[in-house]
Amino acid sequence: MWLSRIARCALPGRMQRGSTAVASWRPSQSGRPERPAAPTPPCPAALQFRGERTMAAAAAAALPITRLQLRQARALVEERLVEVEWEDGYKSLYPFTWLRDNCQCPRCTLQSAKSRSLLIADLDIHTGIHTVQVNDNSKISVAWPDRHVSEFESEWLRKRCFSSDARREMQKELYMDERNYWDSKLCLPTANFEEVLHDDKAALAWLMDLRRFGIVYLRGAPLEPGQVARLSQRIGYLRHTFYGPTWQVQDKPQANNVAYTSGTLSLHTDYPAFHNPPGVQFLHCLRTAHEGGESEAVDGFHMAELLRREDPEAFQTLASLKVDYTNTGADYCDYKVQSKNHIINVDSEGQVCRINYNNATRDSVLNVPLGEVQLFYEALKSFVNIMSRPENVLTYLMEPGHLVTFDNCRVLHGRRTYVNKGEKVRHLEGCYLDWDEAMSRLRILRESVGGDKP
Ligand code: OGA
Ligand code: NM2
Ligand code: ZN
Ligand code: ZN
Repeated sequence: MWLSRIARCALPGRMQRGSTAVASWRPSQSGRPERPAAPTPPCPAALQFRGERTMAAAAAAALPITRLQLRQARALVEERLVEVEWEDGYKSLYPFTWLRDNCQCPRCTLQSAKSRSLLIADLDIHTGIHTVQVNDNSKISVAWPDRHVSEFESEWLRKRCFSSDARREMQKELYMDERNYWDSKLCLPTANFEEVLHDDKAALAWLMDLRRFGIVYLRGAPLEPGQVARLSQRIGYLRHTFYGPTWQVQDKPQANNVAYTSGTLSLHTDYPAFHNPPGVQFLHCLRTAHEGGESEAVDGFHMAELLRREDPEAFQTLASLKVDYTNTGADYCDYKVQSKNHIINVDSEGQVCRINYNNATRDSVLNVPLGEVQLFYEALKSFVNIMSRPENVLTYLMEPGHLVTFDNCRVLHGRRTYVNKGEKVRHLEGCYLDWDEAMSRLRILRESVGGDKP
């Protein structure tokens, strides 16, 4: 890959949601191909940053191993709360109803599935309490009026404390939603393909970077098809679509998708024609074109925030208006797909949480009143203008054996036009995954590499 391969990166700022640029780089001067298992490229400052960040993130992600001792517990009968005090003086409150609902005993919890077997039908949401006491400084035991007894361990309770700080920490630990925004100067996070496949630490670092930056570039993959499927098995399983379990990006006659031509692909997310588009995408380069075919990527969350700041009306339009997408044809089997999606999805807290945009599959059916048509085009133009600014677009040329992994909810990607000649016939293999599976593997690796308890 040119550009980032020998990029010299300035120390990136710890840019998170809402902030601006990350790092700077200089393009590569060398066009030499790299050996498959080459070490991470010389990018000293960025490596330092990435190492620091990865370790810090791992430490923050790790569950506390120290045994927190309990000092006392008492029932506040009027409020129907149990107050727990730890040896560090910290106090937490737990509602009676919640404690009874979450009894961990074998009658209330199916131990083999770590799942609740107690039914809401059998939960008295007005229950009182008989007694509460601390046992061995490590758990509390609650006797209920019907003499059922529940035990709750100190660490388990502390992690479920209802204070806003504790809840925020728990949500962070569970969903790892912290993002570092970037632009064209991003020092692309990299990993080695075989290391990710065989070393848990490398796989953890890869998935943490994928979550935080939305894009990770892998080198050292074998020069034969099947590698994106191997990588998806490292996580669990891939996401099948109408284009098949994996798909071949090549210039094809009678192409059933603009991606299967040698033309330009403007910045897009894949498959907004689905109401639930794939969360993660892998693209493995098997062969490059004679000329062109450079890849582009932008941080869609960052771009949406820029739009919100620079053109709030356009942001509001793209966040509130549902655009129809359409995709008809035959591949794995025949399909006639339709969806209605916001180009910018905002969650209940106002955070941008998904970009749905592919100009090729945007439907000619436009379900807006006549008087709003022009407004829609103005909003879309404003968004595309921002994301197309050279300062925002990361550009790189994939080489055979290189594989890019990215967050298809967040990163818009594109491809420049290319020309095949002789043996030089461009060929990428791709596949999709969903974030639930990737996050599942990330949590498991965090526990096993970080030494956390299951
Ligand atoms: C695609 C795509 C990128 C490329 O197939 O959807 O974005 O470099 N391909 O060909
Ligand atoms: N494929 C054809 O939105 C889209 O049409 C993306 C990309 C799978 C490479 C489809
Ligand atoms: Zn029970
Ligand atoms: Zn694509």
